[in-house]
Amino acid sequence: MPEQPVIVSADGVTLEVSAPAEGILRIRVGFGALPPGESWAVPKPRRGGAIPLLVLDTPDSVVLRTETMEAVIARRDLRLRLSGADGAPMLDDATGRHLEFAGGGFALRKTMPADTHYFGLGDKAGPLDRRGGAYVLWNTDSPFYGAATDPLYKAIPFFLGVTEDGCAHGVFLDNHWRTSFDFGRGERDVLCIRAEGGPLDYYVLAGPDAKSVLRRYDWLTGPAPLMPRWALGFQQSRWSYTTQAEVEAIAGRLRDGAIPADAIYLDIDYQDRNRPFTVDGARFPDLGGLASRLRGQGLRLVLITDMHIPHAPDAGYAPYDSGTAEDAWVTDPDGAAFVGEVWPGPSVFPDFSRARVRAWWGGLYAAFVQLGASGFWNDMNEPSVFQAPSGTMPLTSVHRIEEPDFLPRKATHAEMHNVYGLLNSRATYEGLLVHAPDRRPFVLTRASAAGGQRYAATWTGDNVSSWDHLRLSTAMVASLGLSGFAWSGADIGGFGGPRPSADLLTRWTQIGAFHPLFRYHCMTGKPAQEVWADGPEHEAIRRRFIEERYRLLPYLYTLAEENSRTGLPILRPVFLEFPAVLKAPLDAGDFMLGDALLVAPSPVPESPGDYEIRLPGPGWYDYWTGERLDSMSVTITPAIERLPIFVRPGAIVPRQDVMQSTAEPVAGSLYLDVYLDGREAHGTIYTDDGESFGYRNGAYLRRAISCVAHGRGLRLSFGARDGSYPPWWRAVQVTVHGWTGEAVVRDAAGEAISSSVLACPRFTWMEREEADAVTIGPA
Ligand code: MIG
Repeated sequence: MPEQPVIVSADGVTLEVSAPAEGILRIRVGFGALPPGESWAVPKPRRGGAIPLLVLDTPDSVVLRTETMEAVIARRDLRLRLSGADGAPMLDDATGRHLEFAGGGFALRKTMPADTHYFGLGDKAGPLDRRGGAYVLWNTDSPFYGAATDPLYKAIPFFLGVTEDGCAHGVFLDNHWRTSFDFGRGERDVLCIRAEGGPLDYYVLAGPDAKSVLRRYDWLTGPAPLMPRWALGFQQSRWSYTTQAEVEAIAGRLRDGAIPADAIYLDIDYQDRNRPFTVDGARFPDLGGLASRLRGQGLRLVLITDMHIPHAPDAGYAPYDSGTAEDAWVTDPDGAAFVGEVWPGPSVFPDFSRARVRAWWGGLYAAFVQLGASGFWNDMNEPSVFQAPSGTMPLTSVHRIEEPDFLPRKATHAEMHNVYGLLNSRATYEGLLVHAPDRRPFVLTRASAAGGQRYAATWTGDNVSSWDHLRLSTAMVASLGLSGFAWSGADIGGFGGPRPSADLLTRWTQIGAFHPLFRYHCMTGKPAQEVWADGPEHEAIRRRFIEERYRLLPYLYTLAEENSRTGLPILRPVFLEFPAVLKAPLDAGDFMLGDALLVAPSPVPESPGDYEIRLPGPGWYDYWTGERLDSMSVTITPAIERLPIFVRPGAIVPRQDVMQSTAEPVAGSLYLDVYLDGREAHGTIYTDDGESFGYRNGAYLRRAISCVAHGRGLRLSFGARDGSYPPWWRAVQVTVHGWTGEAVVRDAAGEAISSSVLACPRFTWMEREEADAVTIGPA
């Protein structure tokens, strides 16, 4: 086995290939020397060559092979062709000029096979399939963006190529400078990747399918943490609830109206003069008392903590004083702190590229953690700077990298801009762990970059109350999920614009109930935009969907845990499960929640007209009625109180009773809805305490559940217990869909525990240690 990496040079250009893991090749190219191998996205142990690489030298080329990939590098011009080990083409350099270095930047050109669709790059608006589009990655505060606005808040230089047969590969450019990705817009069938500076350092991820690519990307850039369970609950926010009394009234109204909810957010107006880490004592005389009263009602308090620090020398403002003592600020080229105007007035900006500054920042959270806040919101961290024509700080501003794993050096803002939000949320996340080591942090960030999923959830920024934005929201959340960020949502009802119509807010609530993050939020000055704002009928419909969200928590939490281990998103574009849908034009209306549920709003949600859903296969079920559909195409007549959802045959969906908050102890039964695909169905349930890191030491419970044909009946069983956490349920209420006949249910000892002559067997199973299975069949 030859030493890794393999290096080939031609015309002063050096290309290096290594294989950090099976199915992943890292390629670095330099004009002259190779770029330094540092990274904010990929932890060091994952960046080096680690698996066997077979190298064949021929006069014309160098060929490298792993079990799943082959790379052929032409000696003459370093043209690179990648294929699967079976020879199936994966990613080839374009004909003509495939590599260019100029002005400190570079361009890389690849061919785009006609049958390949492209996805990713984070929360870009516009069509989910990026083919034919061109995008810039440059974190930007883009209030009231539209479908064509680009760039937005996050820079995630990762995309997937997927064919209609489901073959997939991924490309991750580990470069945080301003970059652009042109998917055949400038030049037909040519993918052109450009960067204004920084390393040409990229990874190609093999499939075979899109899920495998996502798992590999997750391995490379790190998994999202398992968030606290309450983060899956309904979250109530607006800019702003401005007094303690107003917050208490909102909490009271949620509870009086029996609207399940888990969190209330305080936006900037709780602060004294918009100064981060202060509280306006006149409007919030007792924030700690508020936090604990809310907690008593099952509601968590989430506080915004912007990263701009008012330039307030000699004012007794501790974050400025301690930050100045720490020499924490990004500077102008002359070494003086850069000062820019934001909410608090002239402000300075922490330089999160130094580990010490991140630790200082994390320390600022001590008091808020102490007083009982449960989550923190990092906004404006593109960073946004008012009155600057660029909307951010000058590219010449100076950051200082002092970081294990990096060469200590100064870096311009041009280099650090896109990673600033990631490092801000990292500092927050790591700080919270210091203050409460056994509590899972909840951080919500607006700006981020590749790998930022390790620290924070995110949202799609300042959208607008319009039907177009409702449509955009699912595509953006889906794209984030394909880009590492499984935990995201859009401001429900819309942030800006005139207030949403009653129907729009109701539709948005219905769809948002099945997005990973479920948060109402809107802009200052807007009329009330809470669940009850449009009268009792709309409130009742919205409540019913929020309740359904809570019923589904066992399913959602199981998906969240799967995400934290594998990187598979919670919300999935349909093609991720059923690539054949790529054969027809994608409409961004429908989406999968996990692999079992297909949520199918109208592609034109404002229209009262009928629409048709094409199911991905035969034998699907209606989620609401449990009925099996005998056609793959369903015509739907929209009704404001309904959102069609379908269940994949072969799924088992775990649910629970409605509760008002995840803080209530889960009681009652575990509901298992079994949707047979004829002969079988499978599912999983995962649970733990929802809050601590105990699960890392075995305090969790994961069990496979299956139902398979057994003689003339069925056998339903739990797989072996994984983990030591006790189940919360005492009884299991089973409903088997898709099986008819007179059924007697027997436990493992053969004793009948129920009998029914229902078309759809429904029974209660008192699960005991010794009875992990029941049979269902004729008497
Ligand atoms: O310049 O904190 O995207 O959610 O309500 C606006 C006030 C600043 C932008 C965020 C929005 C938040 C608002 N913020």
